[in-house]
Amino acid sequence: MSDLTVSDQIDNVLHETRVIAPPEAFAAQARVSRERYDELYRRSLGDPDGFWADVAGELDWTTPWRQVLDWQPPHARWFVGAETNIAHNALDRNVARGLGDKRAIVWEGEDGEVRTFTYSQLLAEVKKAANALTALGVQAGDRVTLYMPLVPEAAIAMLACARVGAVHSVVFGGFSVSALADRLNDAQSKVLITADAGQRRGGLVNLKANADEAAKNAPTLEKMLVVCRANCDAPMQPGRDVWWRDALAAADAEHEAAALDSEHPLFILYTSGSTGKPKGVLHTTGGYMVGTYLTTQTVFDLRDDDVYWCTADVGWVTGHSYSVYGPLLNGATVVMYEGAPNHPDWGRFWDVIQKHRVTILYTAPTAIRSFMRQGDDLPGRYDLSSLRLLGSVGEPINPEAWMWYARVIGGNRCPVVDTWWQTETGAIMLTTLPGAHPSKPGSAGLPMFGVEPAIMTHAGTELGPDEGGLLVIKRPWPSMFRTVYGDDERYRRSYWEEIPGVYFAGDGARRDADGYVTVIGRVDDVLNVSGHRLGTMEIESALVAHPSVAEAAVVGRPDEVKGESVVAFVLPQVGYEVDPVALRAHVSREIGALARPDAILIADALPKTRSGKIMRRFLRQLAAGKEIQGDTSTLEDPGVLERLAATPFV
Ligand code: 6R9
Repeated sequence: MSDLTVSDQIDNVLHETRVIAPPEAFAAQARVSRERYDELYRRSLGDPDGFWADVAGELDWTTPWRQVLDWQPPHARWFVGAETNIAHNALDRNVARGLGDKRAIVWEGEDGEVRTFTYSQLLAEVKKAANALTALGVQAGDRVTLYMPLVPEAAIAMLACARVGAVHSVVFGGFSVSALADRLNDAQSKVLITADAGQRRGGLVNLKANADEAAKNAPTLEKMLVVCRANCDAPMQPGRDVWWRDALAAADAEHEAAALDSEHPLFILYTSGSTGKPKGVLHTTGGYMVGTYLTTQTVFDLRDDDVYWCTADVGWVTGHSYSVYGPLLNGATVVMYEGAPNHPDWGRFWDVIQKHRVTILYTAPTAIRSFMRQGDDLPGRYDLSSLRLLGSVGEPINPEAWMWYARVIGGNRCPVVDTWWQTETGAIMLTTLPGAHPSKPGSAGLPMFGVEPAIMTHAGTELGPDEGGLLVIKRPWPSMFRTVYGDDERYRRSYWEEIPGVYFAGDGARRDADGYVTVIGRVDDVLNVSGHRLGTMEIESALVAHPSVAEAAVVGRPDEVKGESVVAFVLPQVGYEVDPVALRAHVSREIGALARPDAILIADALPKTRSGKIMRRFLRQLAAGKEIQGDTSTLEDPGVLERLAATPFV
């Protein structure tokens, strides 16, 4: 019998009103009860300094803070004057409190190989890697770029950087040569850590070859550390390239973590914005550490014996905060799986869960929808009874996918937490707490401690219950990013001046009378394809960089599995023919396969206003196959929409 209470109140098909109480057995033993949440949340807003000092006090600091928060809008400094080290807190601290023999990372390769690191073993590796970085000339503050498959060395490299105070910048292994080169240059990286290849869908992705290409256009790069993941036969450039295992073998085994200022930069992570150039989101040490520590512990209700699996690649922020830092800070056992969810078939995730007795699963709606399409049989063939909690992140989860996840994967026994946050926020901002709060499928839920959300108009007027508007955060929080690397002006403008005085998230949302926030999606020119952020401008600039394209406009189209897919309208260059196959390959090369347009329409004109602005609203309607709606009178060429509607996508 199910212990989920579903109050089926679908009084209006347009309105999801199911309310699902937390499973009783779970609620009875939850770390945070409803009352405790209310009390802590109230304190986190009423006495933020006291609240955050208490949380931070659970971690090690070599120098205490003078002040919890120094807020000079829009710049915040948290734990002012304090010194700490996040790698020390994730490793040495856990070994010191008796977790040395506990498994820290259980890694499974796509080929089925399993490697396990206890906290002591992980610490030993990180110490050697830190010494190896120092031997390569890396100093505190230097930027180190990672371009790696999801292997344990990726986490080890991140922690080693943190240990010496180097700023890591992880570039997703699926990104192209030029995307990598741009990021190396923007960060002015001194060292690149990569692998000879990564395994993906049974094949090999030649990361080292891409790294070599990118390095040709990255003048600041001095050294390349290369992990052997495949055949160890990558060509090595003498004087520049060093095999990871040689560097570690030569490194001293002892290493003391650097005492770093709380505001010392920890990492840069590039993400798409509404203009062409990806932004380097900069996070610092103390606040990020405290934020990821607390949210992992409370949102995932962490217990000593949990086996925790966040499926995100370390190339994304979810992989930073919830595959590496947050769970390791809490001394959890973290599962990492290198490969694709459908290799050798769509049962792979369930196989990983069964094999490693995973108790907490954190994944993305796009994955859930892909699994849903395969039906209930496949997961039914595996023993998923170890699971006790499920999480979702990356994009809005549609209620049907939520229900399927809870029923088929969670066996109606596991609460589902739908967590809203961003690269910029560093940690989970909105969610329900499992065991404390009922869930409303499709709605992320309530604010985490210290988070004060509001729904506003563009003019800054706060809206009431159920009114749609823009999601903002009204006060600083510890894990907030500190700036856009190298472009503080963009930090001010894009996030704090759009609606003066508050943090503008770029998402549209509404909040109901119970305070539950439902995030609807981006309101800017950012697409969310399979949970990954892509700027339309980024893809447009890649398209127009192709000789056959004179002009391009990119919009998103609702997609059953990916959430959104990329649709491109292109205007051919005079004297050229657009070859859709070549154009898709070109976008893959320029950005990465995830930006490749699903549909291309070769147009003779684009719908523009007389002032030359492309009216994307109409393109979105065309892309979705909808009737054109809205005022077309400002169009320069009124016939254009009809012609576009009559042209097939290729
Ligand atoms: C963590 C992460 C951030 C954007 C964000 C929003 C969307 C993420 C969501 C969600 C609705 C959720 N998003 N989680 N929308 N419900 N639970 O995904 O960071 O890659 O920076 O993307 O993703 O649109 O603004 P990031």
